[in-house]
Amino acid sequence: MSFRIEDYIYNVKRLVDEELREVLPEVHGAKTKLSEAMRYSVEAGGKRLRPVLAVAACEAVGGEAAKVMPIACAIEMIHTYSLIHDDLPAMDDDTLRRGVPSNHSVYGDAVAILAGDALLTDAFKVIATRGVEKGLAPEAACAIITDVALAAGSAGMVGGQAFDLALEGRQVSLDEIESVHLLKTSALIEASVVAGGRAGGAGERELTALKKYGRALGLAFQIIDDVLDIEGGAGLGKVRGSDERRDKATYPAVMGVEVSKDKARDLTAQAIDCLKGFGDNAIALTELARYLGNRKY
Ligand code: GRG
Repeated sequence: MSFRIEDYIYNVKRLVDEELREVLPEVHGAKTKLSEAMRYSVEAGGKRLRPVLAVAACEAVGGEAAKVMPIACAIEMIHTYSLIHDDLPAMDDDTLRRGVPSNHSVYGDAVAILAGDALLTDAFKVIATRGVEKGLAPEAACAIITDVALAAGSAGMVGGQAFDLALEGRQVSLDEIESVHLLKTSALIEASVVAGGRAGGAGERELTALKKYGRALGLAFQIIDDVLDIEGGAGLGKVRGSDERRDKATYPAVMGVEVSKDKARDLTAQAIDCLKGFGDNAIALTELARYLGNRKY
């Protein structure tokens, strides 16, 4: 039977979107704009890359997609919170995200901050409650919560954002750029893959391979993102050229676009190589890496 990654992404995305609609707080009858603002940014779209990776990793170790769905949603909620906060005037001050006005442009800074805070906090509730209801063992839920908290917090994404801000306006080495990317982008991507593996019952060797896959894929993803910020077309859904305007140190800024593309290709190949021991079950993870390596938005 032929496998088309576009169909796989489409189908998983549909299930994730359905589940997200269920786990997010109701707008109807709410006394404030908080739940509306939370839903606004989540439902604005996005590639749902992290949830799709979590599901594909779960399936790569022989698990069922239904078991990982709450975790996939929780990670998307955390990712969306990071985008809302990143767009705030105190950070990148972006007016467009996912093809629509950014959260603070619609709801104001205060509600946008709270919508991000609530998405982050509620995400952990979703794993602990709905995850366990859907058959996740409490020990697995606890390990996933720990991994995701480490990836999202001061030791991961938030730490990477702080590091990135601290580097602004000075000469930056390639090592420093890579450290920022690994924290800011790879950490949550890696956690998505590892969480999917844990939900699917992966053993230690499988988890180690998934971790390496996620780390390499995350770094490739960020380098491609920075290339697209220079070369991307209309489908990006955000303002192009913002890295250059902000004088951000990125791979393409330091190494040039072609060397950056080569580096992303190498990392994609490394990621795929980590899946050797998984056999046919890893077809979605393998094809996802190829698909992301060729993405145009
Ligand atoms: C402000 C807490 C806080 C963290 C900021 C993740 C992050 C750290 C900022 C978001 C902006 C950014 C450029 C992050 C790098 C990771 C990245 C490429 C995010 C965009 O992810 P996509 O392309 O977005 O998966 P969609 O909209 O498709 O989900």
